[in-house]
Amino acid sequence: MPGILPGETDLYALTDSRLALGRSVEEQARTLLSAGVKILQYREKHAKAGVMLQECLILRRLTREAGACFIINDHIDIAMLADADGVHVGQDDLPVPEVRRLLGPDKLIGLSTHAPEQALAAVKAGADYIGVGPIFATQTKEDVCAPVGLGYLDWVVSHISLPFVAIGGIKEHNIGTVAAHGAVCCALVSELVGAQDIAAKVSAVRHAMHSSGG
Ligand code: 3NM
Repeated sequence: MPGILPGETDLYALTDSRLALGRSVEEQARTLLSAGVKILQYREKHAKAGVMLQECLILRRLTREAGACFIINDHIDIAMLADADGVHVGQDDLPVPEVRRLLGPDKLIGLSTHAPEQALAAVKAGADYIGVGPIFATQTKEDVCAPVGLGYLDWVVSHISLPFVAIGGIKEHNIGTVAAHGAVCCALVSELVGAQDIAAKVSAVRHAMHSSGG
């Protein structure tokens, strides 16, 4: 399965200022990127639009300098204004074909999915990649469904050819299992930006992902 973009790492990192121990979005991004993360999503559920735009313009510059992919959660308008590489939307957001009409053919559209029928619909709708989760319990996303476990991941691995990102409760101690079930790209929020030492955690998580057989 190809990664969603060519990169040196299989980690997909998300910002979350509520979990980042007081570090700004810019600081989170700088540290993640200098640790080699090649896919970064801006996900700030509680920021005001003007602040989001300013932060995304900074992250756009930093990701470009680092040769990293920059995805914005939910906010298509801000993704357009900041010239992000794509957006990530959920099941209750605008339908993928409408997002495509706004963004055009060259931007990435990611869609969160939690069940086989949603994955099949995402393929049909023209998503570029899907989120697969929550694999494990997570406190990070409000209103998320119960964990789908590794069963849904196994189903995606054997039925869906679209790139996918495993997400939800993924940590250093369990990422080896997720990788052993076929995930080549894993998205983490609290484990990375919530770490005391983000760079050391990126390195440890990457090592665990690539060395464990589950
Ligand atoms: N999406 P953490 S779970 C943003 O299942 C998000 O679609 C999910 O955070 C999904 O790595 C999730 O801290 C939160 O558990 C993941």
